[in-house]
Amino acid sequence: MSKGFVSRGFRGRRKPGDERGRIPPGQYLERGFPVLSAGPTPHTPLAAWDFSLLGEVDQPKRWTWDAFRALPHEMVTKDIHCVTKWSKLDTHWEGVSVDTLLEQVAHDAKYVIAFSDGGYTTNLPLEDVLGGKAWVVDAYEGQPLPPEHGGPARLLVPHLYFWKSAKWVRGLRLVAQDEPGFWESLGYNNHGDPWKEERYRGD
Ligand SMILES: Nc1nc2c(c(=O)[nH]1)N[C@H]1C(S)=C(S)[C@@H](COP(=O)(O)O)O[C@H]1N2
Ligand SMILES: [Mo]
Repeated sequence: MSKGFVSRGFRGRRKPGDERGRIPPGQYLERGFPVLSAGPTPHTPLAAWDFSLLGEVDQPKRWTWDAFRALPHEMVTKDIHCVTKWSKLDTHWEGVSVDTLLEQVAHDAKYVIAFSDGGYTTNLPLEDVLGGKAWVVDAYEGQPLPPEHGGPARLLVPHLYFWKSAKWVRGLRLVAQDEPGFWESLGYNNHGDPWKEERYRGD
C-alpha cells in the first residue's frame, strides 16, 4: 500500500466536527477554489519579473525570478478565509517566508504595503507578516501557482482575510506610518482577522 493511499484514507476519516472548529464565524466551507480579482489577470513574463523591498530601508533589495526561486522555500498547509464568506481548509503552498526576505534589509519600519502588478495594494503591520505568519508563494498543490490565483507569485497571509494575500505581488514597501491599501481604503477593515470578524471599517 502506498503512503499516498494511507494519508488519503486518514484524511477521509476526519470527523466533520474537526472541520467545524476551523471555520471562523460567518464563514462556510468551500471545496472548490473561487477566483476573486478586482481587475484583469496580469501576465508579466518571468524575465521581466522581480520582487523588491523598498521604502524606508537603508538599501532597497531586489530579486530576479531566478534569484527568488533560489531562496529557501518552505511547504505550508493552511486554512484560508475570504471576506465573501468562503473558507477553504488544508491548502498546500510553497514559498519563501517573509522572515527570510526581510532579513536581507536593515530597516526601522512598523508596516508593510504589499504592491502588485495591476496596482493592487494591501497594508499589514510587520507583526502580522513576521514570525512564520506570511510567505511569498510560487506553488499551489505541487504546481506552479496559476495566473488566476496570483502566479507567478502571491503573498500568503492565511491568518487574515484573504484580501491581504496580494496576488501577482511584486514587493513590499516598508513604512513607519500605516496607510490603507486598495480594499482598506474602500471600507474594508484595516486589519482583517477572520476570528474577530474584522470585515469592514468599524468592526
Ligand atoms: N492583486 C490582487 N490580489 C488580490 C485580489 C485582487 O483583486 N488583486 N483580491 C483579493 C481577494 S478579495 C481575495 S479573496 C483573494 C482571492 O484569491 P483567489 O482568487 O486565489 O481565490 O485574493 C486577494 N488578492
Ligand atoms: Mo476576498
